[in-house]
Amino acid sequence: MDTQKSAAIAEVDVVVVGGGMTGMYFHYLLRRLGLSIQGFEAGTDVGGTWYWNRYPGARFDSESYSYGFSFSEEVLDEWRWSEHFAAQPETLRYLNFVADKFDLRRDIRFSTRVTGAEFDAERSRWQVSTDDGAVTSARYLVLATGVLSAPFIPDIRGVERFGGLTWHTSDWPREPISLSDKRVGVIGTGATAVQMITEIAKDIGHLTVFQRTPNFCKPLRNRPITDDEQREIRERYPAIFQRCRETLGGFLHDFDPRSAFDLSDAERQAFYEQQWQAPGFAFWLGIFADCFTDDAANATAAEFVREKIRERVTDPAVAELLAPTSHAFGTKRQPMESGYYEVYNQPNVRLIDLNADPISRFTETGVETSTEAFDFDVVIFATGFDAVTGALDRMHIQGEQGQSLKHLWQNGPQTYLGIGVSGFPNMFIAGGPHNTTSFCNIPRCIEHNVEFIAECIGHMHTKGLTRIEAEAEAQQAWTRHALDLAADTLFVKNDSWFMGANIPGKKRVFLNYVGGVPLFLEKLADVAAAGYAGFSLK
Ligand code: NA7
Repeated sequence: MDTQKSAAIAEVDVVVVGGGMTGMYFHYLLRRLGLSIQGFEAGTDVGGTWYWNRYPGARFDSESYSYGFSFSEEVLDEWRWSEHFAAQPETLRYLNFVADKFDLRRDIRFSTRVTGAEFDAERSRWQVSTDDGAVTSARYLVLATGVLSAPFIPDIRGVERFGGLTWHTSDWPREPISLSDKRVGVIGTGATAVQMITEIAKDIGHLTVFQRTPNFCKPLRNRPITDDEQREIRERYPAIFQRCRETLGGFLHDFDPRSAFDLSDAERQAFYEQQWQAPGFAFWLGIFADCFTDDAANATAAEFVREKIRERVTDPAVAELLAPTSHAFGTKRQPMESGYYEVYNQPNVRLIDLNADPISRFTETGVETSTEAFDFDVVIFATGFDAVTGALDRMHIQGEQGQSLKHLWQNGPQTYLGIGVSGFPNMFIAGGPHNTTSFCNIPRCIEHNVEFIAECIGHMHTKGLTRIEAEAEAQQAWTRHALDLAADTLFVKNDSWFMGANIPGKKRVFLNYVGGVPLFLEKLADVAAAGYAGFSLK
């Protein structure tokens, strides 16, 4: 085993980049293998997504008890979620509880960002550079950088001249800030904006929402977990996690195999109503599978949601702006809401349609569109993330031939299982492109990936092997498989972060994996059973 050799270049077995849920689980598992680990985390503490995203209203859209870690009976026994869909402060407390329990911070250097990593082919080791000027040498580079962790702020002319405050939702001010007398502009209406707008609108001076694309939002239907429910959840944990292994997206909900047209119009409406009234993603991941492959089936769901929106918004013109018509239902991540549409009935809230009236620039006092000038004290960017590849691209990762990962992926990413990349030996991505993680109840898929990677590293270690690399043919076949599956769905017709289409200049290509959790787990098991087929081991 490698140990620290000098003050200048520390040597370890594994560098783990990221201290979110993925990184935390890596520390837990890799330590049990007796490996030396150096973790790096840009934040001051663990938590990743739940550390950064502290905006008002941030909460789970997955059932809390389906979201937490499943690996520890003790944690399942000791932790109690207060609500069916827990809010961010509780989730961060949970992750701190897990970190404390297993001493997971021990090997993590916080407030430290990895800036680059270079593969030294001669020694089969990674040289990892950090923004504190240090270099760490590791046999394995494990990237636990998250799929929605690279914030995106659009390049709008004049933003530097604006005299008020601006921030991205993932960078909410740490000091409490009251908006009750503020004129606030919000750019974006995705899942984040929907949660945040609903919360800040409860106590705000004036709110202007700039919307480019309306979304099909569904009521979350959150409520506290009673003592009886808690007892039942504890008993049901094995069944809950088993269910999540069997559904396509690792959620408690799963698609209905019937066609939308197997039912009469009345039966279909009744089914939609039932799913609409159910909590969570029931009306998205629990409706007919052909709604995601067939335009006509999809239209039945889309119209159902549009009607629900119209019922809740008083001004018919505003209701029409909020009712999506430019894309198919469910082909963007569905925002979950708890009073979002009623916000637009408030006298101190305005919705601006950027399609009719685009933002032209920031001024010293606010924002100008093509027809109007708005004065703001605060402008909040709820403009999303450079998803899946963004966090990887922002580090300078150089493979065996000196090629950069970012450059290699400029025409679309190529991976084997969304885990390995040919030309980048001893590097593992937990949840890279064409992996289940970004199209999943994320912690469920995180666990599958981390377990596979940790077992693989353990296998290498016990066999005395020092180099593993995805084979080019396996990578090509996997990428084709992932893209072929997606080609049969409506997801590829829509512009969203699923397609990388939210980032100007990013190659428009499907980034997720729609084969589903059961198929992916089968594939991982087969690959491992065959001695890591598709990887070459030395
Ligand atoms: P999303 O879902 O990517 O939403 C970003 C929003 O910002 C969306 O409404 C975008 O409109 C809008 N946007 C992006 N760029 C611009 C510009 N230049 N002008 C105006 N509006 C813009 O990110 P979220 O943070 O809401 O959600 C990310 C994930 O977090 C979500 O999937 C969950 O998993 C949790 P567009 O739709 O592109 O027209």
